[in-house]
Formats: sequence, structure tokens, C-alpha cells
Amino acid sequence: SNKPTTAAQPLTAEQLKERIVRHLHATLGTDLNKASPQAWWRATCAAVNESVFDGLRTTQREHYEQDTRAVHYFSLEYLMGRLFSNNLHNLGLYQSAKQALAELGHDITELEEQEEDMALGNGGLGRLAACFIDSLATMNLPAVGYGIHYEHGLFQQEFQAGRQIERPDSWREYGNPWEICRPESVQEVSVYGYVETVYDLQGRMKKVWHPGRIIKGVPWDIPVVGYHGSSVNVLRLWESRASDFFNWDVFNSGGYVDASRENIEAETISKVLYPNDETEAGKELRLIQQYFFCSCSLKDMIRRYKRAHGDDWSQFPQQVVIQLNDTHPAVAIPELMRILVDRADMVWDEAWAICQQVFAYTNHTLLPEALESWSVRMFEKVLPRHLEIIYEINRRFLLEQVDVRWPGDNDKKRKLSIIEEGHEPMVRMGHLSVVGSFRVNGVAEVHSKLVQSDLFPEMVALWPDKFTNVTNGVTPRRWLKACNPRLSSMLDRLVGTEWPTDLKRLSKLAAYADDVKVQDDFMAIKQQNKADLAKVINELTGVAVDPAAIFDIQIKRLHEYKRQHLNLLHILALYRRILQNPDYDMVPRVFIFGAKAAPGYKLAKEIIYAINKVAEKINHDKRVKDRIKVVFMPNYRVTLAEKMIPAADVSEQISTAGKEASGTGNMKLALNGAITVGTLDGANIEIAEEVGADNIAIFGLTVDEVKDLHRSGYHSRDYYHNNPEIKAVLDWLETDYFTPGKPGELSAIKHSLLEGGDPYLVLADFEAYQAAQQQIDGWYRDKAGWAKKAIMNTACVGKFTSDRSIQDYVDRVWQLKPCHVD
Ligand code: DL6
Repeated sequence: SNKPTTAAQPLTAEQLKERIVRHLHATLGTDLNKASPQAWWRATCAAVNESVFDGLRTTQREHYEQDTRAVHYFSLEYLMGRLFSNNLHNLGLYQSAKQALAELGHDITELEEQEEDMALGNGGLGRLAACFIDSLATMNLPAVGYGIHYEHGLFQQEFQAGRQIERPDSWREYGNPWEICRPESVQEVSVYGYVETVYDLQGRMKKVWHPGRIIKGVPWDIPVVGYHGSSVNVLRLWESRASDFFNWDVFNSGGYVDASRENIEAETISKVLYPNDETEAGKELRLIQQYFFCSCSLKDMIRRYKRAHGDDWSQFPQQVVIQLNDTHPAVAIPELMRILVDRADMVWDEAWAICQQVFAYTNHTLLPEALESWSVRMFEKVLPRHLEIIYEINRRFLLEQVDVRWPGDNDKKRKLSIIEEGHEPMVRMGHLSVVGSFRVNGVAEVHSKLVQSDLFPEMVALWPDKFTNVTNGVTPRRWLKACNPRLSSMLDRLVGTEWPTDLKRLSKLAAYADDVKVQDDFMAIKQQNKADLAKVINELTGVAVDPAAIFDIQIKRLHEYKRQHLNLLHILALYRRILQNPDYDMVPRVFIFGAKAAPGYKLAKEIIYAINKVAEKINHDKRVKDRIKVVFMPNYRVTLAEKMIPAADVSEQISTAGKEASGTGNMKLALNGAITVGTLDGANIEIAEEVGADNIAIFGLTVDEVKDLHRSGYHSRDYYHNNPEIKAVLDWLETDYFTPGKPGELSAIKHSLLEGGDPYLVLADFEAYQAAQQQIDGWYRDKAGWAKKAIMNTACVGKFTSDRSIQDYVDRVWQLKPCHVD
């Protein structure tokens, strides 16, 4: 059994058992009779890793020998979740491992709970990166993911008296079995200092950057196992440490204390993930984080390129494509220019031509507060040479492109300049990304259109072919096969076992949508999943919920534009109707929330508090007779999503139209047979196209109507005064009904909607939203009709596999070829 075993010959339970016990002894140094569940889990991981590392070695050898073109995915975030069951599923070892562990006296699902989530991301953008690297490996595409090895991932959320409390996340406090440290590939990165202009013997001017500090980047590799285990790619995450060289100097000159301060400062860079989704803090440390990982990654790529091509740069653009996951890694553009011009002595035009063939940029948001810009002052302090390079990129862009197209038009120059003028001049990272990339994409059809029409219309005029769309997707391996085993087995029987890599095959299910037996089976599975979730809800919140009720789920980061407060107002309206009419007829519903708020986002935290307080009241009110239950699941994360999504009847996708770039939770929920209540926003529009109007509850203002309403002047007070239900529930929040003895504790929501002007049009959409919810209520009463809709959702969302997204990137952006690994 020590013989390398590839995924093509899956291990038997017996072989796995032998491996697990061997690792329990030889790797964990413990014994069968005293091993803790944690030791069993680790021994199993080590056993699995024997197969993972085989695949990794073979893949790397094959990529090297075939000198493959590869995509390098640059992302500040990867929201991986757990890897145990994912790796087992992808290697085809899950059943053997389950049996092996059972024979050793352990339940695999209990051991799964030993793993901490790898939460190195905030939300959609980071989870998308995780789905993409799964698809890349599955599709045998040569790829490396680059990012930061944060010591602390996204904070853990607790509720104290209904309020969010943040606790540090320590995902690798006792080590992580999936990562490998690679000291042989350490890189050094410079920051601060000054730039000197010197002349060589031929009188040519050169810029020399004298850095103020050098930081060491230590790479940790996480193998990414493709489904069926053929390719195993790498996610390479950089940890910052003090440079030995720099530190010794200080140390030897008697500065022990200074030297340890240097250490701490260097280590701070990869210490924590910034917990903001969609907003930028503009903090120096954040810019250093961005530069640190980009510089390490570029140097790593170049080292690998040079191993095959020496100093001949001519093949670089053929071998390398870099995808910038939003503007966070945009500083890679001036960094590559610096390496080519200052270090490789290339002339500017040649270097720029290379850059422009290498970078591609994905935009993930239109929210103004999330569009990154850095003050010139700070940029100059941290990266003085890069600022000079950006100035030069900008000078040439304005002269050679903008002025040629719009001669003498200073307004255009001001609008398009990478440097925004003002009393505090800023570097606009979005502009830099568009200018430096050969392709720019949004993440859903409507979003890509808005990127072009609202964000960069002049850039589109300059380079119409640069802009494209790639609609997001999710990996069906994690988001159906692994998280919903009951439904997966049913699908295997009905549509064959190929759907995990060919999701369009689910469309065969549509033929069974009217089949009573299939409907019964489908809903029985949903019922069992709901019963499982009900247990989890009870464990985590102490609230008992009835699996026969509608499970209505809203899971995503907490943000005003996502409008969890619209959901809350509807719950309040239902509650009020029940109090006014004790016989109010509604299908019992459990409203389930999961969301983290950025620690500094006050209103988001107030919304969490309000939902918790309203939940407390309603859940204890006998008059409600269990028609409504409200639960807020603490510490929402990938692992919890995997338990919630298979149990959802209703998926809440209710952002203000034009604000949610795409969404990916919407895809996961529909894939698992939930019916969407949604606005015509992001990928909801494409989901509606796929599932058909009968199988989705669309409501509310469209993108154009939102724009028109803002243009004509939106007065939220009109809705408050004209709709008695809106008035009543908002006024209710100001009383002490939900917070006895403390009136006004929940008034922040009302204030933001009235005095604050309701920027996300919650009140304007309220009536349409509650009508859509009534429609859901009506639909659910017809059991067969509902089952049909749920089945049609699973059947029709094959488009939203991340394999399709990756194929779109390959065709429209990367021009990559698969490399089959034997
Ligand atoms: O593209 C992934 C994901 C989208 O599905 C969400 O709609 C969008 O909100 C999210 N964007 C971010 C913002 N980050 N930045 N910048 O997470 O991206």
C-alpha cells in the first residue's frame, strides 16, 4: 500500500484503513486506543495527502515538461472552507474513507467537524476564487492561485444579547494538514525608501530604488485537487516575515529591540484579512499587503519562466496570463514594469507591450465606496518608484490615447486620468487596471453592461474589444455533490453520474418535473435536509423550528444594498397582520438569516441587532402560533452554508437592481431546488431566463427604473405616509416593543430609511416584495406545483457551473489549453 496510488485506481477501504493507522502511529505519534478525534482526523488527512501529493508531483512534472501556458490568478481572498470532504470527493475516496473510518469506530461526518474553515476571504469574491481554482484543476488547466497566507482569516461572529461580537479566527493555531511550506521558494520584497536618478557610462538615465525595508515572503502551497483527481494544481499563499539580511544588520549593531520591532512589523503584513466586503479602508497596511503578495508572486512566476527560457523574454506573454481579481492586485502592473525596465533593462515600449498582453482584470462591484483609490502621498511613501511608473503610464495614456481621440479636451483628460486631481490627489486603481489590461470583464450580463456604460464608457470608446462578460458560476462538486448527498444520489439515478462535470445534464431532470414519484422523492429529500438543518438551528440558537414550514433563507454579507432590512420589514408586516387578525392565514415560515457585518459598519450591525430582537419577540409570542419563526445563525461561513443551502425552500436575492454585481449564493440555492424571490439584478436575471418565469418570483424596480427614480427625485417619506403598513412597522421599531424598557434602540433603520433618504429604495420596493412573498405562499400550498418548480430550478441552472465560467475565461480571455495528466 506504500505504492503510489493515483486517483485512477481509487483506494479500497482496507488500503485506506492501513494508511490511516500507519499515520496515526508514524505521523501523529499516538495509538488507536488513546487517539483523540482530532488525531484521527489528522491521520486521515495524512492518508489522503499521500494521494494528493502523488497527483501534485505528476501534475507539476507534466506542466514543466510540456512548458505549458498557465493562468495566474491573483486574488487577495480565497474563501476555501473545509478541504477534507472536498478532497475525498474529488479523489473519489469519500465512500472508502467513510467505510474505513466506520470500521475503525469513527463516523466520518463527526470527524469532518474537527476541521476549521479556511476563511481567507470575506464573501462572494473570495468564494468565487475558490470555486474557480476547483474548476481549473478539474478541467486540467494549468493554473496557479496566488494570495496571502493570513494568520487570522475572517473574524468569528458571536451574538451577545443580540449584538454582533467579533472574535479572532485562528484557523491554523495547531497547524493545517493541507499546506506545505516551501522555504526553497522564499522571495524578498522591498517597500518605502527613495528613488535615485543615475546615469550609466553611455549617459543613459536609470532609476535606482533604495528601499527602506525588505520583507521576506514565505510560500505555503495548498494542493487543489481536481474532480476525479487527474490534475492537482497549487494555491500558493505568501506569509510575511522579517528579512534575515535586514534584521541581522540591526541586530549586530546592538539594536535587539529594534530588530524585534522590525520582526513584528514585517509579520503584521500577513497577520489579518481586512474584514470589509465592498469598502476600502485606504490603509497603508492594506496597500502593503497588496504589493507584498503581487511582488512575491511575480518574482515566483518569473523564476519559473526563467528556468525554461533563461533571459529571453520574448515568450513571456505566450506562457503567462495574470487574472486580477478586482483591483486589489492592480499594483502588479507597475511592479512588472519596474522589473522589466529597471531590473531587466528593457526599453519602456517593449516592457509595456509585454504588460498589456499579460494582465486581464475582473470587476466585481460598481459601488463607489468599493472602487479603490490610494492617496498619491501614501503611494509615494510606500512605493516611490511605482508611483513614478504610474505617472509615466498615465502620461503616455493621456498623450497617445486620450488626446488623440479627444484633442484638447481637458475634461476627458481629467475624467480618464489614472491620477485624480483634487486637494488630495489619488491613484485610481480601476483606471490603472483597465489601461494595463488586454481584457476587462464584469461578472454577469447586466453588470458587464453597467461596467461599460456607467463606469468606463470612454475606455470602451477607446478599446471596444477590451470589454467582455463572464457570468459567475459555482462548483457543483462542493455545492451539490458534497453538500447534498441525498439529492446527488437521486440525480445519479435519474440523469446519470456525469453531471458533476457536465452540469447541463441536469436538464434531463425537467422531463420528470410532473412525475409524481419523482416529485415525492425530491420533496422527501428536501424534508430530510430541513430536518437536519432544524437540528443545527436548535443547537446553535436554541430555537425549535418545524421542518414542515417553509424554510426561507437569506445568506450573504450584511449590507444595505442587499436589503436584509427589507426582509425584516416584511416579517414585521406579517407579525402585525397576525396580531391584528389572529386567524391570519399563512403557510408557516421560518425566516433564516446568516450574515457577518463589517466590524466598522454601524448600520449593518444595527440591522443584525434588530433582526435578533424581533426574532426573540416573535419566537416567544404564543399568539403567533408558530406561523413565523425567525433565526439568525451565528458565524455564517462556508461550512454553515453547506448545511443551509440543501434545506432551503426559498432563496432571498433582493438587492436593489444594479447593485449586486452577480451573486453566487443565488446559483447555489437554485441548484439545490430553492425558489428565488429576487429582483432583476446581477445573475438573478440570467437565472430567471434559465428557469422560466413560472419558477421564480421576480419583483421590484428594474435597473432603469431605479435610475429614473433617483433622477426624478426619490422621496422615501411619500411611501411612509402613503402605505399604512410601512408606517406602522417603521414606527413600531421606534417603540420599546422589541426592546422592553429601551425605546428607540431599533430606530436606526427607520432613520436611515427616512432622514437618510433610503439610498437603496427599500420602501419603494416594499409593496412589490410583499406581493412576491404572497405569491410564494400561494405556490407552496400547491404541493405538486411547488415540487415541480423546485425540480425545474435544479434542472435548469446547469449554466451556472464554474466550469462554464472558466471555459468562458479560456475562450474570451486566457486562450489556455488543457494539459492532461496521466
Ligand atoms: O463576483 C463575485 C462576487 C459577486 O457575486 C457579488 O455580487 C459581488 O458583490 C462580489 N463583490 C465583492 C466586492 N469586492 N470587491 N471589490 O466581493 O463579487
